[in-house]
Amino acid sequence: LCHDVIGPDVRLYWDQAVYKKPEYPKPFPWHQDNGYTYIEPQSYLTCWIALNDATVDNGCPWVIPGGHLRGTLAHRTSKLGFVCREEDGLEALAVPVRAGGIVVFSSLMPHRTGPNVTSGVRKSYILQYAPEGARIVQTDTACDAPDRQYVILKRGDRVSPPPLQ
Ligand SMILES: O=C(O)CCC(=O)C(=O)O
Repeated sequence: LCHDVIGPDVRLYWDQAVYKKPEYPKPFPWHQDNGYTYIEPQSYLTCWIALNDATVDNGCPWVIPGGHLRGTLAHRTSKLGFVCREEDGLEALAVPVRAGGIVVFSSLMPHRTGPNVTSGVRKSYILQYAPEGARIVQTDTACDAPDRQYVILKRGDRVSPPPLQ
């Protein structure tokens, strides 16, 4: 997937687990991943992995088909994070996904997750991959922290991650 979408030289850029608990039924507002930390090139890859079934009711991702073609959008700050779009609109598409399924999208795709109005926790694990040489624009630093932004593809060949510490 990384080879086809990014190219032959790829690093892990970021990974995080996101558990959406039911007691705080707020959406994660519309944003682009590149709207949080601007990196260059702007387009990298987000793999949103469902650790349990993600449904409209427990807060699955929503996307705007084709919305990644307009570059990095202006984001405003809010109590719930950065926001690039106020309304869902008719073009917004819910992406329910079963446990183990992956929603794959560009860092330029506007996306949100809805409120969790169920009684269970919605669990996801997010992996992001960027081309070798990607840099954080604001601090002009390379995305190559050896402990977590390691090479996964070099000239098209898979590279094993460093052993866990
Ligand atoms: O998983 C979620 O609820 C939202 C996570 C997300 O969109 C992000 O971390 O950029």
